[in-house]
Amino acid sequence: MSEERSMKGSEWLARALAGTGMTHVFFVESVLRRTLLELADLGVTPILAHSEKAAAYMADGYARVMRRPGVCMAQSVGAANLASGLQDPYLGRSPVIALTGRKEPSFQHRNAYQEVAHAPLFAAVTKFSTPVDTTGELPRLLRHAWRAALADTPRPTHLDFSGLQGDVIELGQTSEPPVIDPEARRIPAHRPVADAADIERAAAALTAARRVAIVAGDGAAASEAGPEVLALAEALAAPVATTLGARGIIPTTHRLSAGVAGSYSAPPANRIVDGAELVLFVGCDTGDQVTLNWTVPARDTPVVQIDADPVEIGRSYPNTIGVLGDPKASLARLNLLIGRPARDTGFAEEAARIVADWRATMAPLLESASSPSSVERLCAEVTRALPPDGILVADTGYSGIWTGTMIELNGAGQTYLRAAGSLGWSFPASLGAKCAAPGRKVLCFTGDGGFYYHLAELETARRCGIAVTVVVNNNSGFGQNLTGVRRIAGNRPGRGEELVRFGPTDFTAVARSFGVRGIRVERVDALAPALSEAIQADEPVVVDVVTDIEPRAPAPWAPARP
Ligand SMILES: Cc1ncc(C[n+]2csc(CCOP(=O)(O)OP(=O)(O)O)c2C)c(N)n1
Repeated sequence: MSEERSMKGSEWLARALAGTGMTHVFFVESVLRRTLLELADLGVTPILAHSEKAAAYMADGYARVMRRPGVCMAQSVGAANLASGLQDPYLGRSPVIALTGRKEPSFQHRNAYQEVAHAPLFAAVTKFSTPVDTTGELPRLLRHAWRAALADTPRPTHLDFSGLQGDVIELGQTSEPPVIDPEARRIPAHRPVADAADIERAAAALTAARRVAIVAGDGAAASEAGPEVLALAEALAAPVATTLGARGIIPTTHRLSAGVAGSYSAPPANRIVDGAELVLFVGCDTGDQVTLNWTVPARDTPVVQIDADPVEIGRSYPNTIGVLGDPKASLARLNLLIGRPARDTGFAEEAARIVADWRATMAPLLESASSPSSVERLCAEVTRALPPDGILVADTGYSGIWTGTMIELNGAGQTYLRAAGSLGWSFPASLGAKCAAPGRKVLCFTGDGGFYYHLAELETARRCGIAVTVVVNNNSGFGQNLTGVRRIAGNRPGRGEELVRFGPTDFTAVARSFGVRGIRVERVDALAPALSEAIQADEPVVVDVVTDIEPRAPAPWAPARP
């Protein structure tokens, strides 16, 4: 075995990160300067962001597309901002590794300038967070942070380096080999196959039930289980609903596709899941969003649940047959066992009719020729414009609902990423996504309210040549919130609207002031050419689409239960 020479922490860290195949890291000055210089020498591009939260979102978008850890960095006073940016990757189950500086131990507990305790800030948004006090501990702790970030369930981890800029760790010596992950694993890091007896029980329950609905979640998407989900759906004649995050796990126009279920949904999926006599959850957290506050399906519905994380099994539905294992690998076994049984196709046909009826009611809006454009028409144009291997990055709120209900995805080469809840996430995340997949087209779909958050990253996009298309659904306000404030204000004309209205702002003028191309769309016929020009461009482009704030996004169907 070759003896590794001793090297500085900065060299070790840079070589170890570069050795994983990492292409970019995301940071705000002043942190780990020696490491960043070494990384650049090794061909890893440091992306300087304008806020720590944006840097975290960029690392998140990068990690979700790479299916491997994304790294973000901030100095001590930026740690709180960085931690706030970890909320979305925590909720979205993304392996972001945050590196911060912290003043060395002799500065602690004596009113150090610019510093509060870091541990509590990171506790709620990481699976693992630890101080790193010596360079000798760096290899072990970084390897653990890496392993923990990737392990089921993938989530952020954090290392708090001694030294305001992490410099104490950079300057110390280590002779460990600069290797983090000798097997360079992607999500899922492991594919354990469920116990044979559990798979048999699940198969028996699924084949005995006549009306089975499948709800595939973010864990199924992370496991890349789309083909196995579809094969099972075909075998059981079972419609497939998804979480918002798993949108596009199967082709959204497939005859068995029921769409997104839960609270960010169009009516069909909830009606279909509610009408099932047994629900199969695959890699699905059964949280409030996908189950419409645990009303769809009803709490006592028989459930089969396949999940890689044992704590998810039976978490919210007591009548559950649990199958612990990687969704893709376990479904493959289940499919072998089930084969092609003779099935009553009545439920699948009923589900297809529900979807077709809803699509028929939406068709006029999707092709509406009125100006300004309907958001439905905007979505239809995005469907047409997104390349077969395109990446769609959606913001939260209505941007999640519009894209999750109205934009069709091919279930093959396209990728859909969505904010796990933090308004403004999508634009920085789309920059990270593009860094991870420079050969693919990335389209960010955001409201104007979301876009305002990180406008400064337009400068980053231009400076670093990150060619994303940003589609702004510019309705001069928080459209989603209009209904709620009006209701609370007693539905009196005009009252409460100042809480949610702003603008108008021309985002093409904003873009141009950052040196970024902008295309303003005020007439519906300009929409398709604008999207096509933007997507073809080898530079970032803002497509500022003027829309009306009044029309409401699709609302979910809810069961009438006492
Ligand atoms: C950090 C954060 N703050 C507040 C919210 C609440 N929120 C959700 S959607 C939304 C409005 C979104 O407005 P915009 O991005 O303009 O899209 P629109 O609804 O108009 O389509 C707000 C304020 C949130 N999700 N995240």
